[in-house]
Amino acid sequence: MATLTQEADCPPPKKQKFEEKPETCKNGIHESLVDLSSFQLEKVLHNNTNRKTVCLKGKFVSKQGEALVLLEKTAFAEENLKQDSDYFTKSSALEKVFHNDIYGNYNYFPKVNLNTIKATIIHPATEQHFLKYSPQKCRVVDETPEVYEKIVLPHLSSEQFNLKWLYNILEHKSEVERIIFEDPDVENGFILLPDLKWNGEVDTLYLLGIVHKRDIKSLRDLTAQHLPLLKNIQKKGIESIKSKYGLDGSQLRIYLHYQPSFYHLHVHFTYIQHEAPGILAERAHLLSNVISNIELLPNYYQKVTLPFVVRENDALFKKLQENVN
Ligand code: M7G
Repeated sequence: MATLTQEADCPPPKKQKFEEKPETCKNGIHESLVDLSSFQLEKVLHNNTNRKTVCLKGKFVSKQGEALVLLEKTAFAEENLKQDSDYFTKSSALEKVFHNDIYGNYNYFPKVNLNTIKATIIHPATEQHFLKYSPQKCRVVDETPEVYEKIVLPHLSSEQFNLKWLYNILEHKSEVERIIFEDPDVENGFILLPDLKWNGEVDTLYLLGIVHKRDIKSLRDLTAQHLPLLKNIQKKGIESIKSKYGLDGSQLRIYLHYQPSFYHLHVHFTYIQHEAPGILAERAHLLSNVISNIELLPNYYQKVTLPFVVRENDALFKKLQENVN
């Protein structure tokens, strides 16, 4: 039985399956968009003052379908803070608000290139995308193997996110120039590349390792037969990051999400100093723990109770509640 234990930070909702429609791509905006002048705001979905992000729902003039625009003020990059950088020249302006004795309060307007806002644009966006980026109440559910088999797995099989973007990466149709490392082996190979969430500054490093094998949905499917794959990702992922970004394995947080949003096995690599979204205890499982657990017990992830977070308005939550009562 699933037990509902506490509220927590929310993961994305489980999504409705939707058919791939080629016309969706023809109506896409990403080939031609150069500014946001054609964006018509309908609703502010979320204004996260801690993360300095705002999530907007709207439309692009003369484009069909709704759009989701996520704007995020980016973190300071240490390498831009050198003495001779534009932060400390006349090309950045300071405006005094007030001062009192030794305390001064200013507005600072750095040169435009130091003031990047990262924009993630999803178009056409589905209702599930809007739900994913809206604040929601969440619950933690203890998923026993029985609950997984009887409730969660059937639910996932009928309602899950489209994996087209991910297969595009594996088939070298998209983001080819962004690939940092590839091991093409069909059993143990993977592609390492920057995550959509990352803006490229090492201080907030966020890479994704996507396995070539297509039959591993999530942590739940992992067994001793996958140990060579997991160890390969760990070893070669760390080596590639060391040679490209100069970070050691001990400076990386390497983990899997349970539940993930996308049911094709992938591993998150983030810089340990960066508090990336999705690193909380109820969702992140360190890769080294995963390997060690399977070494202790080959079918550990088929036997263990795995807690996960679900949104209160997710159909899955209703099904789980019905099972508890
Ligand atoms: P997850 O654990 O399934 O879900 O991770 P999450 O999004 O709730 O964390 C999937 C990861 O894939 C996330 O870190 C996304 O930011 C990343 N991602 C999603 N998309 C659609 C893309 C994409 O098109 N390209 C890249 N490079 N990463 C993506």
